[in-house]
Amino acid sequence: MSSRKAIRTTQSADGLSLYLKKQRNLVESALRRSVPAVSIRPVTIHQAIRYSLLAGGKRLRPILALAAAEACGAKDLIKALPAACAVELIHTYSLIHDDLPCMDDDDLRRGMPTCHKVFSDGVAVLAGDALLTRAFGLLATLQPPNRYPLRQIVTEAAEAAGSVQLIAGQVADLEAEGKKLSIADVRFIHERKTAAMIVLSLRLGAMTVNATARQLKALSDFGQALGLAFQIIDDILDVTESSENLGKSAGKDLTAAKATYPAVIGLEASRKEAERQTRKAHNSLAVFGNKSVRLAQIADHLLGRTF
Ligand code: GRG
Repeated sequence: MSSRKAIRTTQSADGLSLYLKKQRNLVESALRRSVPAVSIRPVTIHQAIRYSLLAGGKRLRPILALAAAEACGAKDLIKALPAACAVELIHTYSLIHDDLPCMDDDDLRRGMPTCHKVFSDGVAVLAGDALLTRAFGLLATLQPPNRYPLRQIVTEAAEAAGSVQLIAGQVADLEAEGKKLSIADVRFIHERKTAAMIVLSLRLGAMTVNATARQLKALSDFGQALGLAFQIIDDILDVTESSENLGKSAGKDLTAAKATYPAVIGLEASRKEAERQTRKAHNSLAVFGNKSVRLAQIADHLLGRTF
């Protein structure tokens, strides 16, 4: 939790740090088991996959999947773990591809040289492809409750990662470079490039533990607002923080004339909008009562983050 004022929390920041650490450990060991070992031939591709996947990162999306399952009343999170890992695999694939010279052309990710810098452009493309494919393999292992047939889960994941959501956001982002955009255009990009995967994480976590339709709708609203707030804060941090602190190249949005909130409405108005979206996210959680305390705390934590 940062020094900035929290919008609403019911537990101490210390409680949240410990919770995040515990969930991160759970996710890390599941991720290690989720992809082939480096000893499997061809060694290079498995080295590249494990290099990027196990390089750290906040593990926000899998943690949200688990917290959504908890909010829906699940006691045992084991059923939600493969879905939580699947979203992190899709997310890592998108980062590897985004860093390629033909996209954002970046040298630094998660505090380490990017995948294509360590291996090669070709191996990085294939590592991303393999992660995306493996994510769907993991989803295929789910044994969801009757309310959510596997085909619905797989379809939702395919749509969120596909050309009307994640890829749509990336294409619109590429095409926006150097252009003068409205705030509605920037929001279009952020909702697809960032919020869609956050909504997916929450919904998959909830579906694996038999959430009700009302709970799922509330999580979608929460994820939409949280995703927008998260990306606005990301835009702000790109301007205000160092590369060392972020573990990725800072200041790039300005040099690449990227579509960001600060570029269109300025830093102060961007922060206000991130706060407004966080409040909106909190309001969506009413249906869960105090079972959603972790989701509420995570929303505040993300608003105050500095990396
Ligand atoms: C290549 C299909 C394709 C999509 C790329 C991920 C992405 C879309 C672009 C990267 C740049 C960017 C600003 C993406 C928005 C989502 C985002 C903020 C990603 C970084 O997520 P974090 O901060 O990263 O959760 P860690 O490393 O902590 O997992």
